Amino acid sequence: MATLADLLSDLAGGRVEVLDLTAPLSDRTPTIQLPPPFANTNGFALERISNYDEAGPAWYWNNIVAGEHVGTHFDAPVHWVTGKDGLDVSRVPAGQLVGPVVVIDKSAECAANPDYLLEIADVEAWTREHGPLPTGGWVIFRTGWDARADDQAAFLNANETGPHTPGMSVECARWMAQQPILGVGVETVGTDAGAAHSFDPPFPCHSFLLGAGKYGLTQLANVAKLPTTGAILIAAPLPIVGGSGSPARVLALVQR
Ligand code: 23J
Ligand code: MN
Repeated sequence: MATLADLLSDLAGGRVEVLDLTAPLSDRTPTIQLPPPFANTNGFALERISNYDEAGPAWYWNNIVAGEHVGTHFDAPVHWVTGKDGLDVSRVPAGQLVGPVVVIDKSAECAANPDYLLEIADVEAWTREHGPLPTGGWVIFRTGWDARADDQAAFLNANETGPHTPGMSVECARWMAQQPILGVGVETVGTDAGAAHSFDPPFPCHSFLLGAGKYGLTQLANVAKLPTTGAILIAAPLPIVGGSGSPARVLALVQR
């Protein structure tokens, strides 16, 4: 029984820090913009029910309006056609919502090239230095994109040729889907690169990872504060029955 008591004293003593990897949710939270002819998601919004007024004299409350894929959120396998026989977000086992996490930092490369694509060789170079990818855990691709999250235009970084945000190559996505990981996390508006609509297959990270029963975490914040290895990630999507994903509170436990 000592394990949880030790954890509590390490939390109280600051030897374990709780990091919030979640972006704030508001009507200013950037949301993905798919090109025509595709339909787009609602952003996040609050609809006032009452605010200590005649509609509710002693209480304040709102309805929330949001797509499943808004802000920091979880992609379930059924989000993609390749995973259509997989789990919806309510069926993801709770035991899989807590697990190890590692960070592959390509923020310098992405600052120089917003279309940077993570390659198998990048991940293999990382594993030579830091050890294997975490079995049953998350791989976060750090791009530095969180710094743009308060500005939708900078975050989506679109011009006449479409959005320019980093992601993963087709080969890397196919290979990642074969690793014993739980899923991939990113700071950008989707787990795929901005240009991934034109890849073959389109949106390879969604296609291969969700097709392999793995998960995605999108628009993470504070990734720069995570250690390269050794942290524990807690992802808490809402158990939306039949849902393809959900806004999520994502926390990390980090030893200091
Ligand atoms: C639908 C279509 C394409 C993409 C996405 C959603 C996402 O990025 C998402 O939030 O899952 S790329
Ligand atoms: Mn999504």
